[in-house]
Formats: sequence, structure tokens, C-alpha cells
Amino acid sequence: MLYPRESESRDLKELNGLWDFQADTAGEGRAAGWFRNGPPKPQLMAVPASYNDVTQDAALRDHVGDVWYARTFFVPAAWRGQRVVLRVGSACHHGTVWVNGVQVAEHKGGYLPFEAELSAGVTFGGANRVVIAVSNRLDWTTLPPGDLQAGQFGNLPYPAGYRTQEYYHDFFNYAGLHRAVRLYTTPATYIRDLAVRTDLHDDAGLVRVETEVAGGPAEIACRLLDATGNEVAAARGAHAELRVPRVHPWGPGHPYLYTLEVTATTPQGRDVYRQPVGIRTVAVRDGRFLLNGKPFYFRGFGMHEDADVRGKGHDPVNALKDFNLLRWIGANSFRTSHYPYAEEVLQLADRLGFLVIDETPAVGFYFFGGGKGDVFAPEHAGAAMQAHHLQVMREMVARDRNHPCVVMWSVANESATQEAGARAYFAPVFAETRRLDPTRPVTLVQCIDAPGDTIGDLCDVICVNRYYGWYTDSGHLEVVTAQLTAYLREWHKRYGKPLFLTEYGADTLAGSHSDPPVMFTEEFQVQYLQRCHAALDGLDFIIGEHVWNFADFATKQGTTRVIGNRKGVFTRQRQPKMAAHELRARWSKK
Ligand code: GCB
Repeated sequence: MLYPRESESRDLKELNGLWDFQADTAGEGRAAGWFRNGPPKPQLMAVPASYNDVTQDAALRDHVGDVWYARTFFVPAAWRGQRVVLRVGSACHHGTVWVNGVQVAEHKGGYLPFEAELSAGVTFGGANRVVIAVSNRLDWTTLPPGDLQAGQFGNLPYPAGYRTQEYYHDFFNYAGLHRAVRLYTTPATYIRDLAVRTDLHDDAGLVRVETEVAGGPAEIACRLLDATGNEVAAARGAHAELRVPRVHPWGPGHPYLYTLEVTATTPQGRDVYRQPVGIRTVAVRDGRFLLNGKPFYFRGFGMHEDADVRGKGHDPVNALKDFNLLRWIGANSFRTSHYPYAEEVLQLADRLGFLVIDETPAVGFYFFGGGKGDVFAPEHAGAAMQAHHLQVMREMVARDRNHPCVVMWSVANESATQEAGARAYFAPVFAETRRLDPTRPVTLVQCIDAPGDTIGDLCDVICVNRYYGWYTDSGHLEVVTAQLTAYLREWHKRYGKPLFLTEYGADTLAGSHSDPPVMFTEEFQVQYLQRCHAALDGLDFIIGEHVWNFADFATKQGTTRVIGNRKGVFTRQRQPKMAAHELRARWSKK
């Protein structure tokens, strides 16, 4: 799926800014026809943003169900004869879109984009109205999953019909239009999709391009331009192979990007699309993760799209700040825990040279239990959930496959892979991911003990999260190194595959100090990380360390979360804790 870009044949118009907005507290909007003009008593809401923290209304923060967005937009008369496409970057978690009262799109999955072709129903040279209903409901057909919950304590009074949204993952269920809403045009015959694969042979690069054209036949031509705009290779046809002598391979420290220029020519005209291309290879061989044929050690974080006021709304200023902090601290990679991030984040990673583990929103498949039965039971992660999971995988690979930064797919975070049903659920997800993209390793981030696991053989790399001395033996730093060492050894013994510690960390209230260290102080976080590093440095099969988390982030309220998860090495406002300096010292030596 191509990112919307301007070119000599394509126009682009952002529909970001202030929209009309109303929460559908009575669930009446659809029956009452709000899709025609928008909700009847709107307030203003910013797009892109989560709506939850923008107002002073606690009921809106915790609202469960639809919210409605609406605005007017103009389609230039000059666009007549072009395809006009509306692209919604993210409607979290379920979006329905109407233009001029007619439904044009519906999409489930809050972290991936969707499009609607408007050409037929749109007024050229005049005003049009777009209305989007966004639902934040989570159930066992959505990723992540959730349940509607009545009052938890049956003997206590609750208002009639009282329901809250329960979920099993550790980040706040922010919702709304989180990413850009855009209009763009293409000619009637247009480049629908590109699949780019790259390879290296000695000092030459190979770029294979599959071009899909829609709307009619066209002559396809590909040119590859270097960073100064000089053509380095050219080819014709839907299956093109471009050979680049004296290639500049892509990687951290040298994120060299070529520009692939694809032209589809018909007697009526042509469509031009430009795609940035980084030429690199990834592989898992002999117990190592190889980037461009050389062993690569991952240093970095599990992150979140999360910030004050905006919630999960993409903001280019915040995103760039995060990358500057990643650079400052000496990181070379991150995981899009626990959902695919905005495409603009991957573009920054391409340009600045960071490796990305791209993860689905399959999270909350473990801390479930509590007498509710198995995760992999028909009423939970059963056939409906699996079908959706496969769909998310397809959409994620389709969106992200052309990014050089994406080096591994993570199909899920922390699942009950010890359960009898886990393998039947996940085997098709791994198989489909490999069919869609045979060029990248695939993993599932684990949290259970190695002996009970049923799916590790499906992974190219074993990724594990561990918190010894935090959730177990709380406060006992002295046990951390030995316990973590034993745990990692056990996984390695079981599968003989490279191991990646994808989470380790300790909640820390910035500004809290204690020596000797106690939990939640900055001294404790520093020593906690040092003890984990002592374990990692003593093992020769480790391929990476990702601290949990890059920055403090919002979670649902609960007794173990003091205004969110505080395992950030940076505060939510992106200021360093002591641990940030500790990591910077370690990672700048590596
Ligand atoms: C985990 C989860 C992550 C949590 C983290 C924690 O294992 O993968 O989503 O936020 O632990 O801090 O407990």
C-alpha cells in the first residue's frame, strides 16, 4: 500500500486541523442519521490526536463506544477526471466513513490506514462533507482484545447499565483519529502498488521492483536515482531488476536512501510515484542476526506512541524529538511495541538509520486468566480473532514492506504460548507472514518459561521479556543477574536460536532518590539495568537488548501504576532520568 505522496501526476491535500466532534453517549448516532451532516451538538476536536485528554471531561476520557467527527472540505474543479482518494491514517479502533451522506469505507484495526475512492460521489469545484464514526470498543474479535465489564463488585451499588471497557494490555486505550486524514489524486490509470526487495552482491546492489498498475494497461519504467539525483540504474516492465554498481548499502550510521522513480505511461498521460529505497539485506545465520552480511547487535527500546495531551496522536515534533533522544543515547533500534506506528515514524527511521521490529497489536494475550478460562479458547482468541489477526498481518506487511528500517516482524507480544490451543492459532499467522514476506525474520515476543512453550520453533529469533527483582523478589537486586542468566540459558538450550532480551526495566519516579537503592528511585533503576547487563554480557548468544521503556507512558488506572507506567528511561516529557546517562555511557562504548 503506497504512502500518499505528491508528484507531477498526483495532488495531495491534508484534512488535518479542527473537526466537529461529539461522543455518542446514548449510542444513537447511526439511527439518528448523524452520518449525513455530522453530530448535532458538536464541540471542536483536533485531528490527528487522541480525543481522551484534550477536554476537561472525565466522561469523555473513559467513554466507551462511538465518537463522531465531521468537517467540510473542498475538491478543486481542476481535479475533475482524476481519481480522488480519501486516506485515513488511523481510526482507533474501528472507523466508518461517509462522504456527502454515503458510506464510503469501513475499517477494523486502529493502527493501520485505509482508503476510499471518492471520485463518483464527490462535488468537484464545491463543498463536500465527511463524517467519521470511530469506536474504541475492544472485544475478542479486535486487536488488542477486551471485554465490556459490569461493576466489578456485585454487592456494591452501580448506576443502571454501568459498563467499563476492560482490557489486558498495559497502555491506555487511547482512541480517535490518531494519524493524518488526507485527500490525494491519481490519474485514472495509476500505480496501485510497489513491492521493492533489495540484495547485495560484492559491491553491487540489486533492487527488484514489482509494480502493480490499475485502471488499464500502461508502459512501466523504473529509474533509480542516488542521493544527489543522478540516475544509477533503469529498467522497464512490471517486474524490473535494477543493478547498482558501487552501491551505498543502508544501515545505522549510513542511512543512504536512493529514490525509485516509477512511471506508468498511457496514451492519455502518465502517473509518477517516487519511493525511497535503502539497499540492505537481513538474515539470521549461525546464531547471529546479520545486517548486510555482518553480525548486528540491537541496542534500544520498546517504545510507545504516547505523549501528554495528544495521547497517541502522531506529532512530527514529538517524533523527531524521540529520534534525537535515541541518537543521543546511542540506540540503534526499537520495537513498535505494541502496534504498528505511524508511517511517518518508519520514514524517520529510514532516514536516520534505525532498525525496527514491527509489531502487530496482538497484546493482552497473557495477563487474562482470573477464572475466565484459556486465552486460546473459541470464545477468546478463536477463529474470529485469528481471521482478524491474519488480516492485520496482511495490512501491516502491505504498508511497511518497502521500509529498509523494518528488519523483523513480531506477530504478537506476550502470549499464553503454553496453552494447548496456542500453536494451532499461531502457526498459520507465522506461515502467512512468511508467505507475504520471505525476506524478513519473524518472531513472537515471549514472557513464559522455555519448558512450557509450544511455538518457539516457529520463530527465527527468540525474543523474551523479563523482570526478575521487580515483579518477583521485588527490590532484591542481588538475585537479578543469576536469575536472568538462567532464564536466557534455558531458552537457548531449548531452541538453539539467537536470543533477544526485548524488555527489562524498573518503574522509576524521576527525582526520587535513595542510597542504598529502593524500588521506584533513580538509583534502583540504574542498578537494575546494570545487573541485567551483567547477565547479557556473560552470554554469547544474545543479539540485542531493548530496555522497557523509552519513556513513561499512560496506562489504565490501577494500584500498580502511579500515573502510568514509569519504566521510562526518559520521563513522559522526554527528560532523562539517571538511567538515561547510564545507558548512554554503555551504548557509546559498544
Ligand atoms: C510487559 C509488557 C509491557 C508492560 C511491561 C511492564 O511484559 O510487554 O506491555 O508495560 O511488561 O512494565 O509491566
